[in-house]
Parts: sequence; structure tokens; C-alpha cells
Amino acid sequence: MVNDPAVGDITLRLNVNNPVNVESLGEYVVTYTASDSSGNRADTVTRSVVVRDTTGPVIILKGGVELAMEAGDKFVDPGASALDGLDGDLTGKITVVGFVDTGKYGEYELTYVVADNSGNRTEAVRTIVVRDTVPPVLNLLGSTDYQINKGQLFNEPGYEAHDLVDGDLSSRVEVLGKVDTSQVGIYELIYTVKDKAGNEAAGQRRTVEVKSDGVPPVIQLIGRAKIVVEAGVTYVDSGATALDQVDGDVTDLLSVDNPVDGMVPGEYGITYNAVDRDACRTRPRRCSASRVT
Ligand SMILES: [Ca+2]
Ligand SMILES: [Ca+2]
Ligand SMILES: [Ca+2]
Repeated sequence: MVNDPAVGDITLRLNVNNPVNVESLGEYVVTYTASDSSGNRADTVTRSVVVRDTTGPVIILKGGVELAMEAGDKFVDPGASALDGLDGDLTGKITVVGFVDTGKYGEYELTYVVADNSGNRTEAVRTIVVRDTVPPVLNLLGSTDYQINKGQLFNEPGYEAHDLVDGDLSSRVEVLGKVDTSQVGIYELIYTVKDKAGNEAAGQRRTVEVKSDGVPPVIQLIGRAKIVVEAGVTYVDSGATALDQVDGDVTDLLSVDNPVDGMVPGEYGITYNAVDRDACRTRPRRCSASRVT
């Protein structure tokens, strides 16, 4: 408002020179001049206007602030764009700091940095999660089925495990189960392995059948095969032993059929039956005990 003491408000005669361009940084001087109808000019008044940019650009991360990818795959940065209120598109000035090791699972950060022409800096951080969701591959060496005789040694034929990320994991293979070569039976061995991210390979299985040697024990009589005793005296048989080439002493499995009746004269046959621990049976061995009346 401009006042003339004689005329009053002469704002209409105010001239303003306003060179301010908010699109262009700098200091501008706005000049205000006024004159009344008599041509008397008022003192010029000026105002200084500084146009500056204190707002940084905005960064937009394409694909989002968090990306997940499979370890071993190639990482392709989907990029980012930067827009500044004054400077416009600054996408070409973005620099990216950080790295992604696609060979190792984990979390990596990429920092996108851009500054506008006034030096206002903006950063945006993207997290790249490198995951390992692929289990290792486990292979058995040798056959999946074995047959061995009891008492033989079973040598583990081995196995191999490989993971895309962790590499050779053969040393981490776990074997569940045991082969007891001293017992006839079918034994199952289960092989498992996990990669370092905890992904478990498809398990493998091996069967080992421990078979009887098929050879029966040998019976050895204690004492002679023919014994003569006096009637009326109780006959005590001195027995026999049984020895198996695999099971060793199996005398405890020996059965004796002893029909001798010390009160009844005659000739008796005593029968010894031996089996090994796998029920492999020896042909009965007989001896006779006779007595004389
Ligand atoms: Ca700016
Ligand atoms: Ca893996
Ligand atoms: Ca045997």
C-alpha cells in the first residue's frame, strides 16, 4: 500500500519490478516505485529475494528396497531413478556403492547416491538378500545293495555331496545306521547331508544283508563214543562241545537226547544236536552208552 498524504492510497500507481525466477537460483532484487498524479516519485524501495535449492533429489529404487535372489545366479541391478524439484531428472548422476557376492548367501547393501546441482545429497539403500534354497546333491558310490557273510568286514563304499554354493560337502555327510557283521540281518544305512544354509539333500539309502555262513558247527564228544557202565549206577553223560567257525563256541546251543536208564540193561544211543547262532544245524551225532547186567 502506498499512501500520499494529499491524495490518500495511490497503490494503483505502484510499479513493481520483480525479476525473481524460482526456476533459476540466485539473488534477485525486487524494486518498488510509485508516483502520485502530480508526478512526484516516492523513494524507491527494494527487496532482496534469494532463490535457493535446499531440497535433495528423490531416488526411486526400481524393483523395491529389498530384492531376493538365489545364490549362484547373476545379479542384475534393476537400477534407480532420481528426480529433483529444480534440476529435474538426475538419474544419470546416480552412483552406486556396495557389492553383491552372488556366490555366498547373506544380505548385501547397495547405496545409491545422487546430489543435485546445489549439492543436496540423497542416499537410498537397497538390501539384496542372496538366498541358498537349493539343496546339495548326494550320491552314493558303489552299489545300493550288498550281501556279505556273517563275520566278513563291511567297508563303506563311500559317497559324494556337492552344493552349488558350498561346493564339496562330502565330509559333512551323515550316515545313520550300522552294519553289525556279527549278526545275521538286513541293515539299512541312511545318508543325509545339509548345505550350510540348512537345505537338506534328498537322502540316500543302502542295504547291507548279513547272511549266515551256512556252515554248521562241529560237534566234539567229550570222552569216548562208546561207553560201558554198570547197571544200577546212575549214568552221567560227559557231553560234547560244539564249535562254529564264525560263532565260536556254541556248546550252549547243544541239545542232548539221553534215553539211558541205569536200571534197565540194554544199549542206548545218545544223540547230540548242534546249531550255530543262525540256526544252521549239524547232522546229529550219536554215541552209545551200554551197560551190562
Ligand atoms: Ca534440489
Ligand atoms: Ca545350496
Ligand atoms: Ca556257522
